[in-house]
Amino acid sequence: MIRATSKGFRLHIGFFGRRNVGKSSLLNAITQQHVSIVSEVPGTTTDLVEKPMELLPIGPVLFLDTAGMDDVGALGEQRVAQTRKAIGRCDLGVLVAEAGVWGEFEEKLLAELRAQGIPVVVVLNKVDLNRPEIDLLIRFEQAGIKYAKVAATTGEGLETLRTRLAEVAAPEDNEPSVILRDLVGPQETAVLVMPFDKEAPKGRIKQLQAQSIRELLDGEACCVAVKETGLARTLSNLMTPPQLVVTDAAVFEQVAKVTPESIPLTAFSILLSRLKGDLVAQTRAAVSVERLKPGDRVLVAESCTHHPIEEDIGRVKIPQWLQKYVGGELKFTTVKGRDFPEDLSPYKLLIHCGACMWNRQEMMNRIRECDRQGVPITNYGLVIAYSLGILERALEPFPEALAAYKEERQQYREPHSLRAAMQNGEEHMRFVSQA
Ligand SMILES: Nc1nc2c(ncn2[C@@H]2O[C@H](COP(=O)(O)OP(=O)(O)OP(=O)(O)O)[C@@H](O)[C@H]2O)c(=O)[nH]1
Ligand code: SF4
Ligand SMILES: [Mg+2]
Repeated sequence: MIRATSKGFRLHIGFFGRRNVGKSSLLNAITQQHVSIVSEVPGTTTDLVEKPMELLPIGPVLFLDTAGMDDVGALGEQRVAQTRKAIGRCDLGVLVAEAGVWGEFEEKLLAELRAQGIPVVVVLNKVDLNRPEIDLLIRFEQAGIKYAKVAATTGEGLETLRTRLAEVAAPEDNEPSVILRDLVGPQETAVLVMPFDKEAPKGRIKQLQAQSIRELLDGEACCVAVKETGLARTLSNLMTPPQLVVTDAAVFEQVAKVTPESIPLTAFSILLSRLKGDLVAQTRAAVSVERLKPGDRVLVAESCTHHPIEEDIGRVKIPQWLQKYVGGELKFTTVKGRDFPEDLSPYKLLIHCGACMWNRQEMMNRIRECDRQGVPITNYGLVIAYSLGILERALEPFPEALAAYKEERQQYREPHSLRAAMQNGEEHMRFVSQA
C-alpha cells in the first residue's frame, strides 16, 4: 500500500493577516469543510491549523491557517512567533485583509513575505461589507501583485482566488522540481535499492521511493525495485545495464561494491538534497568534515520525529565514523522536527537528514540560516558517501556538485584520507560496515 501524498510533497499555502479578517473563514470556504473555528471574536485561531487537500489544478496542497499577526500580550506574542515560523514553511502566502482596511500593517507583512521569497496572493475579504480602495487595486496591478476580491461567507470571488493561486503556484519560469526523471530517459532503466530494515513499517514503501517510481513510469522509463540482497543477481540478469542505480544510503557500501563502476550510482538522500536543499552547498559542507577536530560540536538534525532507521544512521553510524575519522571525541547534539537552536555558533558542522517530510522552502530556510551564521550544513547521504570514499562517484550524475566537490577537495594536499585508509587495509570500510 502506498500512502497518500506526504506533507513534504504538498505545496504549502499559508493564510496570514490581522486577527478577525476572515482567514479561517476563507480556509473553510475554499476547502468546503469546517476545518477551522470561526467567530467574531478576534484571536479565535490560536494554534496553527493544517489541512491537506487536492486543489485543482495545482494538485496536492497543505493549507496553513494561522493566528492573527497583530495579536497582543504575552500569549499573543508567542502566537505571532509561531505564525512567523509558519511563514518560513510556506511556498505561497495568502495575505488576507479586510476590504477598505489596508494600512502600514499589511504593507509590512507583504514586504516580510516577499523578503523571504514567498510568492503572495492578496485577498481583500468581506467585499459584501466594504469596497476595496480603487487606488490600491491600481497599485497592485502596476506592481504585478496578484489579488482577489472575496466574500468568504457568501463564496463571492472564490473562483478568482483559486485562479490566482494556480497562477502564482506555477509561474512560467518555474523549473519543475524532479526527483530523478531527468536522469533516466524513456526506455532506459533505473534500479532502486530499497532495504527493509526490521523496524521499517510493514506494508509500506517510503514516500520518496513511491514518487520516484511514479516519475520514472511517467517518463516512460523502466523501473526495477530490489532489496540490497538481490542487487547483484538483478544486475547480472539485466540484458542492458541500467542508466542509474539509486540506493538508500544505509546500504551504500554493499551497493557500491556490487555495482560496476561503469554504472552511475547515487543515493535517495543525495536526490533529496537536490530536490529540497542545495546540493552544491551541501556537498561542499560534506568535505568540510576535513576541518573537524576532537572536541568540536556537531549538530545532527532530523525533520521528523519518528524514524528509527534514520536515528540509527544519525545517532550511531555517522557519529561513530566521524569520531574515528577525526581521531577523538566529538560532541553531538541531536534535534528533531522544528526544534532548532537559534544560535548555531557552537557548532562546526550540521548534518541534516534528507527532510523528505518537508517542502523545499522549509529546508532552504534552514540552509540559509546556517549560511547566515557561517555553519556548514550537509546531509546524511553526502556524509556517508564521503565516509566511504565514494562521494565523487555518487555525484557523477550532478556535474555542478561534482565540480564543487573537486574544487573543495583541492584545499587538502593529501589524497582523500579515507580512500587512503581503505587502500591501506580497508580498516575504515570494516568500521563503517560494523557500525
Ligand atoms: N460579512 C462578512 N463577514 C465575514 C467574512 N469572512 C469572515 N467574516 C466574519 O469575520 C469574523 C472573523 O472570521 P474568522 O474567519 O474567524 O477570522 P480570522 O481571520 O480567522 O480570525 P482570527 O482567527 O481571530 O485571527 C467572523 O464573524 C466571520 O463570520 C465575509 O466575507 N463577510
Ligand atoms: S528523519 Fe528526515 S529523511 Fe528520515 S523520514 Fe524523517 S524527514 Fe524523512
Ligand atoms: Mg482564525
